Amino acid sequence: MGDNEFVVVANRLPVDKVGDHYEVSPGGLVAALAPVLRAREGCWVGWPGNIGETLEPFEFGGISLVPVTLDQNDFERFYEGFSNSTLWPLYHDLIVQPEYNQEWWDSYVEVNRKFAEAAARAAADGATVWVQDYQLQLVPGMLKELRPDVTVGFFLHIPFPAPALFQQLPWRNEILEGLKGCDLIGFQRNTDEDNFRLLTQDIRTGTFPISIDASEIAVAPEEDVAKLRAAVGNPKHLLLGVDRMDYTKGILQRLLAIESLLEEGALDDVAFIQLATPSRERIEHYRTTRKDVEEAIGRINGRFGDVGRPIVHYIHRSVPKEKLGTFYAAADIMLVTPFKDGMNLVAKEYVAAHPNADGALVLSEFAGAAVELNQAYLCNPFDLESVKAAIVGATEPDAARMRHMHDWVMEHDVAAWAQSFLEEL
Ligand code: ADQ
Repeated sequence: MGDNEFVVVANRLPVDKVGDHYEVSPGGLVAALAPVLRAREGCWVGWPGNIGETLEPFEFGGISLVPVTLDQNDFERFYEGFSNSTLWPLYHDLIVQPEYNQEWWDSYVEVNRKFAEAAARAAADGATVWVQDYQLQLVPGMLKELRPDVTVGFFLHIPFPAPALFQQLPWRNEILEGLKGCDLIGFQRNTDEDNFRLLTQDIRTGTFPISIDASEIAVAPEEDVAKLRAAVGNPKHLLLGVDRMDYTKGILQRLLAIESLLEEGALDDVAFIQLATPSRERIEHYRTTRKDVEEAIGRINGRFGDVGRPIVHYIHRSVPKEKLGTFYAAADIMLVTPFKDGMNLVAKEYVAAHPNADGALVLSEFAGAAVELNQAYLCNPFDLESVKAAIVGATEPDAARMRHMHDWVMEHDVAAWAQSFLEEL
């Protein structure tokens, strides 16, 4: 038994090793939980991000961190395998075919046990433990067995599929048993919660749409915005996409919509910036997605660009958060077109970056964000004509709609999200 009254358990620790030192990783979850961790003498249990590295618990940025070691086999079977090649595609409604592999499942059980044991060692008598996301669905049950005295919450950051899809999983009963160790499970949308409740009503559930740390999106200096727009040729319409390079995000679909509009002459004087963070590149479907996106970009620029004036400006790297604000502020139209997405924080970040209510958001109906940001130009990414119509609509933006969404996001930030979940727990 440890002495932490509050324990967060997540696949990753909220730090990245840069050279020989650590930096707090960007992201709302750390921002939201750091104050709670400090106030309640808490700790964060997670993998530090380097394969095979074993570290003693350490303090960083005022948070105490409890590292869990993952070796090469764990990484390949638990992380790339079961988490990202089985659960990720299954929970995102089979955009690609999930793989069911007994070795990966065995590793998932083993690694979940490592996390549960680390949390059991860290938690004080009667502590509150908050487990995060699809990689750790067995932790609640394992932890409750080791430590019946603790209160366990779980939040699922990605969608929960309809029962007919979930039933495909050979280990569906084990997953449900694992989750039954929870005192409360939080979902992003009512539909995720409803899907889960069709399988079991033995657990308390709730819907808690996650949000952003609005203060992280700095208001961009006007000269930076002007410089960025000039760099892409001061187009009438500057379009933007910001995503992890993932097949769920519908990056190719928005490119095809732009290409089709250019072909029809329905869009002119346009530039499109696509920022894409490299992601899960050892997995075949991710490599195919990247190849298809890059091929489309090359084709569009070849067909419609000019020397010194491409249509699509593409960066396949992570951009620092302070620069991201300039891209958001400069964009006339933000394209968020996932086939399926738990929430999509990019949509909320864009809205937060427009305090003057300029700009327009094109948003997929299949993103969790569409529930709250229902004043966006909504589209169905499975229907190219629908994406095209939303883009055309967004070329004549409506400030009232943007104002409404901006105010909503500023009021419902990630701190409010964490507070509402923990109060309910
Ligand atoms: P993700 O699938 O990673 O998260 P998202 O919610 O959009 O998706 O968050 C991505 C974050 O990464 C954003 O904060 C964004 O700013 C940043 N990012 C993306 N591309 C970037 C780039 N090129 N450079 C710098 N930063 C970049 C999962 C679920 C989501 C859910 C979140 C939180 O899939 O549905 O909203 O968790 O619960």
